[in-house]
Order: sequence, then C-alpha cells, then structure tokens
Amino acid sequence: MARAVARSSRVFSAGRRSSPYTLILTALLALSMVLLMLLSLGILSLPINSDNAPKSHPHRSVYESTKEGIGERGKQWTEILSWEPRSFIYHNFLSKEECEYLIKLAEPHMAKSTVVDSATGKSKDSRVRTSSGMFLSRGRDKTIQAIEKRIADFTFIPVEHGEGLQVLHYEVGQKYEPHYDYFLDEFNTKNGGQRIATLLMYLSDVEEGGETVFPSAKFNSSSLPWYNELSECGKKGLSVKPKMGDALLFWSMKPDATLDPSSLHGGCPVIKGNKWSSTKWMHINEYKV
Ligand SMILES: O=C(O)CCC(=O)C(=O)O
Repeated sequence: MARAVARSSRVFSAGRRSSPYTLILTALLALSMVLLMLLSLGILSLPINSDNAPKSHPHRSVYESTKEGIGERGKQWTEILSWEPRSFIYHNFLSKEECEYLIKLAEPHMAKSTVVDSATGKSKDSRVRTSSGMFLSRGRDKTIQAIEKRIADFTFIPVEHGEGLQVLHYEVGQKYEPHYDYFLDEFNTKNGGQRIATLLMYLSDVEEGGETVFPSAKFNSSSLPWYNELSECGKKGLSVKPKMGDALLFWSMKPDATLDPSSLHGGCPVIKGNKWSSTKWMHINEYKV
C-alpha cells in the first residue's frame, strides 16, 4: 500500500514539472479554444479574399474552370445577360492561344457564308449573311475536343448533340441580319431534332460595330455599362460587344421546350476592324456527323 502511495506521488510530482513543450501545447490549446469561442459567438470573423469576385453587377458569379486546352485563360466568370432570351456571357471562355488556333485552322479555307433554305434544307447564298466561314468537324483534334468538352460542361448539353464548330469572319460592312437559329421545317430537324441553344465564341475584339444584337429581347442595352460604345445597330436591342475569348450562350428553346422568339439575333455590320467568331449549335438529341 505504502509502495503504491509512493508511486502515485512520484507520478503527480512528474506532472507538475512539465516540459516547455507541454506548456507551449497547453497554451496553444487554450488560445484555440478562446478563438473558437469568439468565432462561434460571432465576435470574430475570418477574412474572406473577395478579389476574384466581380463587384459591379449583382448577377455576376465566379465559375470554376478546368485546366484543359491550350494557353492560360484569364479570370473566369459568368454574367447573366437576360432571361428573355435566356442568355449568359462566359468571360474568358477561351484563351488567346485557343482563339488564334481556331482562326489559323480556318483561315485558309474560308468561303462565302450561306443560309439554310427552309424549303429544301440546302445551303444557299444570301444577302442576309455577308460574312465568310468554314466548319471544323467535331472532335477533329485534341484542342477542338477540349473546347467541345468545355462547351458541354458549361451548357450541360452533351458533346454529341453539337454540330461542328463554325468559324466566321466579318470584314468592314459585313453582317448577319437578325434570324432564329431554330428551324421551322422538318428537313433540318431530322438530324438531332430542334436546335436548342447556341454558343457564340468571340475570337477577336472588334474596334467598332460587329455586336451580336437581340432586337426582340425584353430589355435593350440602354441600362448596360457599355451602351455608349455601341453602334447604331447595336443600340436597336440587347447587344454584346465582341471581346476575344468571351462566349455568349443563348437558348432558342424555353425550359418548357417551346421555341423562344425572343432569341431572334443578328451580327451588326463591322464598322472598324475585323470580327472573328466561332459558333456551336446544339440540338435536343444526338447530332450525327
Ligand atoms: O456573329 C454574330 O454575332 C452572330 C452570328 C450568328 O447569328 C450565328 O452564327 O448564328
């Protein structure tokens, strides 16, 4: 018994002679407890770095990006443009290198743009559309595959529902009059069904003009910060000024699967500079290529 008492008093006295490490650990533990108490009572708050969050527009939000494709993309964020039509701008969707890559691939093969004849479903020349363009077949190389995968991720529409990318070039005076991307004939909906949405990627800035305009949108551009920079054509509706790397997504169909006439859109004439863009049309079903 006496031996047991002696041992326990030895243990006790060893505890009192704590090492400096034990003291530091105890102090840190006590400090953490105090901090946790202050945090839980709301007396203290942790600083949140909001440098990446755009500040000037209530609808803007940051969108996480993936690291595929070529080049470095600038700060990614999504802007809600309007609900009628349902349209969004994905800022810095493409890198400068990706824009240049698409132009380089397409440039040697550009031909006068055509429109689809709704009676026959065939392409025909038209004064409605005066740009030049060419199609890059779906999945043709690793960079195109990465861009098409990104489009699918951002739109939630599978890659297989998309047509090949169309690259467009507008010189001064060239334009695309307002039109719908959806079809009103049976012929053009045989493959993939109706076109549900369009992603328009701007591959270059345009010095003046060349805006994408929605003349039937529920509100026009007069309340937007860039209104004074718009051409006369751009002021006739809700407009987006082309900016290299940005992408405009708009829906030709409403969530109830009816056609949306407010998706009427066109490319304003370029007044100064050149406009390069790339369009991805997406269908409700798989589009066979
Ligand atoms: O170039 C534009 O801004 C419009 C292009 C367009 O309407 C289209 O490709 O369907």
